[in-house]
Amino acid sequence: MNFKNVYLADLMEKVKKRNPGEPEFHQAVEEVLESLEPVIEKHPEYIEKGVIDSIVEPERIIKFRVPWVDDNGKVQVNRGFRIQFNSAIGPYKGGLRFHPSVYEGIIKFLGFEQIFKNSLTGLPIGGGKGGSDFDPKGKSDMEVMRFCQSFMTELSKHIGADTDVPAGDIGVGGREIGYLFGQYKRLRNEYTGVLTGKGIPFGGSLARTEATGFGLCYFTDAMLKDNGSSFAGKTVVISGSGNVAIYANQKATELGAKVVAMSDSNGYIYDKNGVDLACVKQLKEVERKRIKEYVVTHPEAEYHEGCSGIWGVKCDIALPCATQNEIDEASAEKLVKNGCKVVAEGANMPSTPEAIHVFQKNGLLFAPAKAANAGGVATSALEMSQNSMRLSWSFEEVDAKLHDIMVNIYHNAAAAAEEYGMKGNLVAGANIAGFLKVANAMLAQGVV
Ligand code: NDP
Ligand code: 2IT
Repeated sequence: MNFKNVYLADLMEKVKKRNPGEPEFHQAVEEVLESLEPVIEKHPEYIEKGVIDSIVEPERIIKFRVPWVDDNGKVQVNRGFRIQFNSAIGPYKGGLRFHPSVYEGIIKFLGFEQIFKNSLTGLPIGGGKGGSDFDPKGKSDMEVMRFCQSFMTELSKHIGADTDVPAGDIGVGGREIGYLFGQYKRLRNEYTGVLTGKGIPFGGSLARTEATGFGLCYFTDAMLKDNGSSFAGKTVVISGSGNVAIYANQKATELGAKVVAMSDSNGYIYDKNGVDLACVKQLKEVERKRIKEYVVTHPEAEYHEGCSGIWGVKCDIALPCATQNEIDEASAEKLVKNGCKVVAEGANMPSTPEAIHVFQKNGLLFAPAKAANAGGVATSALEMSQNSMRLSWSFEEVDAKLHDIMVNIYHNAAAAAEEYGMKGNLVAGANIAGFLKVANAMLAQGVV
């Protein structure tokens, strides 16, 4: 730990003691508190008035049993979570993750990060996150439906269009949101924008599916432009092959780059001709198959077992879009050694602190998740606006707003970094810019 400020050092110790066995949450808090040191120097009132102590403690943690019946008639029991972290600037907002690795610490780190990310969008949304240790992989549609209905039966007591608005994340896409929405509507007998990422016929926003991946590229493009560069002619590696990875590939390619590698949790593909995205979409979005099937129809491409090997593929730009801590120090060093100049995070917290240190020490352009992947939740907030107005905007309208939001986030994060004497450090800039708006709202609202 590198705290100069004793109060922050003590608070970090307290967070660790209060949240034992939750290393991802400790990691997320430590990074933010470190970034806030210069802010605290200028504004001791954030400590004196209890803002910093409050912001690291969720407003509410909901934890529940999710029983459901599988196709063999056997009862299965999973665990569900919703952490309502901070509502200073709007209703809690953030995705639901269904993955076997989910436990309270994962949801807490994601909910904490969401506070600052949502603030950066400039839209009125607080921070929250939820999920379950349910694994949708290998389950039938009817099993997924029964699970979603059981999950929502409990969750419906705690959410609402003006209270808490969940959306997708790992393992939760359009299919799951549809089942969750149907059950909420049935239980509550109301038709509201209680979830985002809905299907277009029932209140979804055009461009929400594309938003996180497109937004990541809009942010990266703004960062490249500010440094006299662009995507044109660049070689790109993208980890993951889910929602974020697929649309990051599409936009990077549209902006003139060549994406040569993608992955899933089993391994990665390398296609020197550029990954055929239509094939990846068919495999992942339609057939729900593994990425290794790509080489069946593309014999010129290579498949390698093990997902971390992807960071050994030579590239100019790396876009980690799979999961937390997928780039460790050794992978970061490989990227640097192979000439990578830009890393922009589509996933949440995909780089370990050691990896970020390697990128910064070697002068790479580094776009942190909170800023770079905020396009998904920003477009969710645009879906909420459309639902409230009972109107829907065209794809082009939403996409144009998303583009402006991402360019603004880049400039706000860059300006905050410069103002606090850390020019070019977008990690600090994003944390500070995201924090200030929430902190000032908390100050104004008193001790609540
Ligand atoms: P998806 O479920 O659509 O895809 C996830 C992808 O990441 C899959 O290719 C999956 O492989 C891979 N993956 C998941 N867990 C692991 C793991 N433990 N190790 C290796 N690979 C893994 O999720 P999304 O694309 O929606 O989410 C990807 C990341 O982006 C997450 O960090 C999420 O929090 C973040 N994010 C998502 C947003 C959104 O709008 N969806 C918005 C902002 C951030 P496999 O199929 O083998 O599991
Ligand atoms: O991490 C994220 O920002 C998301 N999974 C999207 C959340 C949302 O509410 O759209």
